[in-house]
Amino acid sequence: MAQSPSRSSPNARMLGGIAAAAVSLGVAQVAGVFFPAPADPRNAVGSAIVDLTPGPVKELAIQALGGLDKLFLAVAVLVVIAAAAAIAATYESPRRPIGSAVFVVAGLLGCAAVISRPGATAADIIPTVAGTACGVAALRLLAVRLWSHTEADAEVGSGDDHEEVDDSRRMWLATAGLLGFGAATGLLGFLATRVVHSVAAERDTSALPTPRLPAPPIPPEVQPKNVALPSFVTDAADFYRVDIALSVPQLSRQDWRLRIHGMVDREITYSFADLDRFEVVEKVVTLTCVSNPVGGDLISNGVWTGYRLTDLLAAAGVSPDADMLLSTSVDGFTVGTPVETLHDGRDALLAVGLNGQPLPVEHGYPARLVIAGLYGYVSATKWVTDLELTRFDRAEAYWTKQGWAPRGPIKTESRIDVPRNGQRLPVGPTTFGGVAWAQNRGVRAVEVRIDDGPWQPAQLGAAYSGQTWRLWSFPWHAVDAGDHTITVRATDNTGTVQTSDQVPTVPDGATGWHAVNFTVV
Ligand SMILES: Nc1nc2c(c(=O)[nH]1)N[C@H]1C(S)=C(S)[C@@H](COP(=O)(O)O)O[C@H]1N2
Ligand SMILES: [Mo]
Repeated sequence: MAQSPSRSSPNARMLGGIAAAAVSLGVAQVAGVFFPAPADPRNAVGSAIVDLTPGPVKELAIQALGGLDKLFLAVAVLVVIAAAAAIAATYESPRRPIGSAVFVVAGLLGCAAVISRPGATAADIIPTVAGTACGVAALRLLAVRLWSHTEADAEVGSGDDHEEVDDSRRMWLATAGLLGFGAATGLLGFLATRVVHSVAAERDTSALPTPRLPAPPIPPEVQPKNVALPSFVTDAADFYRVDIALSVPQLSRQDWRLRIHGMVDREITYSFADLDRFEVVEKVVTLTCVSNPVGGDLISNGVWTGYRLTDLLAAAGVSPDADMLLSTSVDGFTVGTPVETLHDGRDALLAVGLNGQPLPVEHGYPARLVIAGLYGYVSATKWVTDLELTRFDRAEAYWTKQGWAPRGPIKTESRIDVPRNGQRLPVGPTTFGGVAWAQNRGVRAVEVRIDDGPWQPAQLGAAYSGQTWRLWSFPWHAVDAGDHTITVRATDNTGTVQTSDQVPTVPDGATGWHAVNFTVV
């Protein structure tokens, strides 16, 4: 008898399990279109994983994968779900629905992830429940109607090849159909969720308030000549992005609220329209991420339009005992900022615009914090909706809970952009260059060393303000062919020279000198 190897073989069952899981995810995704963002199980599970991942592992992911970290997580989650479903399905039988039980447990975990999302309500588990139910139904269908058939046939040794082939074909068709259904609904739901919830169109057609105090014009001398350096003001499209948001929060101006509470005389909630009563300011501030390694590119400079945080807070009356501003974004991310930094003269804004346009959605639309001189994890809350006045001895923010320092002033650092590591240059004149930063102090000098030679002063682009980076250049004459190393160090306006001590990014920012190897040919 020609035993068809495919019939009800472990492979067929595993593929069937994956198909049933695809149905679960697809149905949940489509159902999610009709629910608010926290109900999206894909997001909720991913976010729960991000939250549960130890801080140093997250840090590694940010550094190793950069902007691809989120895609990596999404793919990894899908692979794990597929593998678990495949294994679970091999234990499913008509009498003992062990695979189905695994699906139910996974669904419950999904519901738990959804419920744990900030702003989630009980109704938000409906898409996950619907998806789980459909996935179990699909698995039962396969197990009871198709796999068991082929098994029973095999046991009694049915010799009818035609029937066998028919059963086998039916089973494969059903499996493929379920897989296709899952993939199609998943894709449809994913795209529809994006379209339905997107604030991109609103953002693109929103007006930015006109600053009553425009930033002083940026003189062309900020940009050194004869060397291809980053632009002094970073294009919004090139602005570095770091956040834990698996899908970018879509918060309309209409829905946006900023609640100010905690150690205040009276609680206040502003709507976006309420901001009109405050003076609009424009400030140029360089943001930097604490995860930026020496020589890294997690730093960008923007022109920010917004409102002074002190103005917004004054109406609430901040208690003198409050030393932390704990800000929360719509997706639950938190940041702890020292209250004193809001009053010491540095730029500290609720920003609504970047480079003369409404904030890009991925950079915090409709409103975010921008506070000069502090790494982003303690200052730059995007999609901010809540400001609580509290104390460092009472509250801990997101990254501090993961082992980062509660306070994160930006360290004096510098970077070589030209030459690139390993670059080959012809003999003759050339110009090197890069950036240096010490926000809220300002950069006074940059020095460069070729190999073990003496430190030589670099030429500095004009200083715009202490809140921004400074670009530098260094003309050099390559005389002989050979390998060389260029090293850079900055001095800030307090006279502090950038330290050569190499420390990692955890817990409060990397230090060390950036060095680049190049070859004259
Ligand atoms: N809501 C939210 N805001 C956030 C973060 C985040 O994960 N979620 N990350 C912070 C960190 S660590 C940095 S460095 C800056 C980066 O801001 P950008 O993406 O606009 O450059 O955003 C900060 N604000
Ligand atoms: Mo960061």
